[in-house]
Amino acid sequence: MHRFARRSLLAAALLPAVMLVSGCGKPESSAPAATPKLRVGFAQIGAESDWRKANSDSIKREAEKRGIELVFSDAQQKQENQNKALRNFIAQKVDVIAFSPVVETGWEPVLKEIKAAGIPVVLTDRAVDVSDDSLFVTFIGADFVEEGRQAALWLAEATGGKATIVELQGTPGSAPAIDRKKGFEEVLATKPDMKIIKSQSGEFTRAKGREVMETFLKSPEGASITALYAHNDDMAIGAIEAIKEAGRTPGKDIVIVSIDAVKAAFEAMVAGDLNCTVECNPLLGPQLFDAVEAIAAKKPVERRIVTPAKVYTQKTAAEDVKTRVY
Ligand code: GYE
Repeated sequence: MHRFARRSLLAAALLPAVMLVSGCGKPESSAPAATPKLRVGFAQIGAESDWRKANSDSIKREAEKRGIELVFSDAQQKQENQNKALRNFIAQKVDVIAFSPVVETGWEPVLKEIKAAGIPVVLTDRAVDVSDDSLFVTFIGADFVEEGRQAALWLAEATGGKATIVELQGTPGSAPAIDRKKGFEEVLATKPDMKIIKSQSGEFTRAKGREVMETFLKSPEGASITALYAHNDDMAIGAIEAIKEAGRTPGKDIVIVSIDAVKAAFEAMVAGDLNCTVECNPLLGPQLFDAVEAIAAKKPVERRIVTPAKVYTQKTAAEDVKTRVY
């Protein structure tokens, strides 16, 4: 028989079965059951920065692309809300729980409840400080200490190792605030003429970054400031406004280095206001769901998945800004 004829015969033979499955709502019991959709609960921190918004978009987009049912919750920067969301995911019996912990400590009780319910946990972006390593499967995110080191090394180079620095820290108690400070100070310990004279949290937001920078500039030491280290771009951008308002020139009188490398930072570098940003990639969706699918398929997953960092400066900003998607 001609191979096309054979194929159409086969198709005709299959037709009733296909009609049975698709034609009358419910499949016949003899038909193979469709694999149930994976259900993943994701407890996000909030929407405090451009980085966070790009991170949430990446996670939502990737879940949709893979046909994974995502239960997404936004904690508005509160640990209490994240705890509630996590307990809610237990009640909903999701297959995997993922979250970015707003602060490092205080997660043991809820993580133990999740473990008792037999639900695997994936940490993304920020780490937790727990004594029992079996409370999560993997942690996907950047090395924040290294980002802090990179920022300090760049600043040392740009200022010839001489700077009177103010620091805008991230959310108090959060992994990036703790580690970005640690990495930066590690390098400063080897630079006797670089000193942090003031350091305060700007909570990773533009509004708070601006407000705190204003108080730094108005303080008795305000006129001596020659550099700003901001733990994220949003706070640096807020601070730039405060610096301009105080009649000083950001990017010149006050050299500014921050972290994240979001599009607005490239725009600020093109304008000459920001000098340098260290990249922290927020597009964690693909890596997160690779891990989730591996866990669901009972395949091994790496304990620590590190996303790489890169230093960007004004030199290439005009080109870089064209291709930045977030
Ligand atoms: O740098 C900041 C955000 O945890 C790496 O959180 C993240 C940080 C990021 O709000 O912009």
